[in-house]
Amino acid sequence: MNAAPPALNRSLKPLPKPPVRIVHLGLGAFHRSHQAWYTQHAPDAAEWGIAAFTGRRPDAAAALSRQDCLYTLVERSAGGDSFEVIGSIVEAVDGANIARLCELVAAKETAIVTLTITEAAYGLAADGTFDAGAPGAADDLRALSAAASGGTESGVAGMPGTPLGRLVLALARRRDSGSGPIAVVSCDNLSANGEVARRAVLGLASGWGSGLAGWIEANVSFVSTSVDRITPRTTEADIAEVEEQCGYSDNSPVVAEPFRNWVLSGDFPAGRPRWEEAGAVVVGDIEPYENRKLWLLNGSHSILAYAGQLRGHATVADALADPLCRKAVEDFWDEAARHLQAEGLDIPTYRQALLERFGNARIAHRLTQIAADATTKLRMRAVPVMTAERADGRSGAGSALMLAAWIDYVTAGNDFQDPLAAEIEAAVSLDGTERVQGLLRLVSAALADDPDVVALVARLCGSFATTPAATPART
Ligand code: CS2
Repeated sequence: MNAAPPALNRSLKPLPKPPVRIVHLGLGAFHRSHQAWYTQHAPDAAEWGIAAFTGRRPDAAAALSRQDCLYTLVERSAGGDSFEVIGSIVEAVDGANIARLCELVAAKETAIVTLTITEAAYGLAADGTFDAGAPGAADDLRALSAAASGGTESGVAGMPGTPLGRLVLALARRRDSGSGPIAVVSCDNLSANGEVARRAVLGLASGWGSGLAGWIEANVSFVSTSVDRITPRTTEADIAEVEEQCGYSDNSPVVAEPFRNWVLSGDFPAGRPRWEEAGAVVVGDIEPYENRKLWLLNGSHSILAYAGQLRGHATVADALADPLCRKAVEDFWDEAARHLQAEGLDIPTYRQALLERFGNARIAHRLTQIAADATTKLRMRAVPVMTAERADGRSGAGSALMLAAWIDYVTAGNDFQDPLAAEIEAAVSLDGTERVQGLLRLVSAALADDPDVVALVARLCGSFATTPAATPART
C-alpha cells in the first residue's frame, strides 16, 4: 500500500505570509475562489494578508489552520483542470472567537472588512429595510446593549451571534482604539449591497448606544461590489483528484470556473490592494453591472434551481440542457434585458457567455445549493424585473414563471432552507390562490397585493410538472 502523501504545507516551499490588513467574515468556498484569489494576484499582495472568520461552525477554520491556511484552487474549464496554491489567507479563525475579531478590527493596520455572509444574513424585511424584529437581530440588539454597558467580548455568553452583530461590536472596539476609518466591503449577491450593509450595521449599532452609529456614519465606508465566480461545493472526489494530480493532500481545496469578475464602487479610507491590476473593475455607478449579474446570472440560476429540480435534474448544466428550462431562462433574459440599457453592458455577449459557463458540465453546480434562501434571493432576482415590466404595461410573465417554479418546488414538499421556513410552511398549507398569494407575500407585499400578479403566477404553476397528474400550464 502506498503511504499517504504529505500535506500541501509540508510538501511545498513555504509561501511568504503577508501581514493581516483585511478581515473577512464568512470563510467559505466562494471567498477562497474570489476575494482571496484577487488579493493573491494583486501586485502588492505581499502587503495584504487576510484573517478569515467562519460563520456558524468552526470546521473550515480548523481544517485550513492545520495546513497553514494554504489551499489549492482548482480552476475547472470544459477542457481540463489547473491547480494553484493560494496563500493570501494567513489566519483562519472560528467565528465565535469574538475577542480575536475585535482585536484585529481594532488594529491600526487593518484597513478592510470584507463580507460573504449570505444574502439572508443582512436581516432585511421584504421592503428592503433592516428588520430589528428578526430573530438574530433582536438577540444581537440585546447582546450589544448588554456589552455596551460593561460586558466583555471574552465572556461569550450574551455576545452577538450574527456576523453583523459581531462586526458592530468590533467596530465599537475600533472606535475606542482610535484606529480611524475603515472600509466594509459586502461581497454578497444583493443589489446595493454596500448600502444594505450600512443599514444593517447602523440598525444593530443602535443597540450599542453612546453615539456608535454616529461614529460609524463618519468613519466607515460601505463599499458596494458585484461579485462573480461559480464555485460549487467541494466534493470528496475533488479532494482525491487534488491528491492524485498534485502529489500532496489538501483537506480544503476549492473548485471554480475559470471566469471571474469583481466590480467595486466606494472609498477605501485606509487603502486597499491594487485589485484592479488583477482584473477587478472600479466604477462610479455600480447599479447597471450589479443588475446585469443579479438578474441574468443569479435570476436564471434560480429558475434552473426550481424548474430544473421539478423536472428531475440535479445540476445547472443538466437543467440548461432541458429545452423547457432553457426556454424559461431565455424568456426571463429577454424581459430583464429590456431594463438593462446602460452603455457598455453588451447583453448579447454576456448572455452567450452565460450559456457557455452554465453549460460547463465539468462544474457540477448542484441545484440544491442554489435553491437555498429563496425568499431573500427572489427579492433581488425576480421582483425588480417583474416590477419594471409591469410599470411599462407588460405582464412580467418571465419573472412570474420563476416565482411559480419556486412555489411549485416548496409546495411539492422538497427540502429547502430559508430564513422564513416557518412562514413558507404556513403558506404552503393554504389552498389554491391563497397559497400563491401567501407565498408571494414573503417575497414582495406589493406583488402579493396585485390580483393580476397573483392570477398570473397561479396560472403558471404546474409549468414544470413532470407527472400527468399535475396541472399543465395555461399561458
Ligand atoms: C448562485 C450564486 O447559489 C446561488 O444563489 O446563484 O452563488 C452564483 O453561483 C454566484 O453568484 C456566481 O457568481
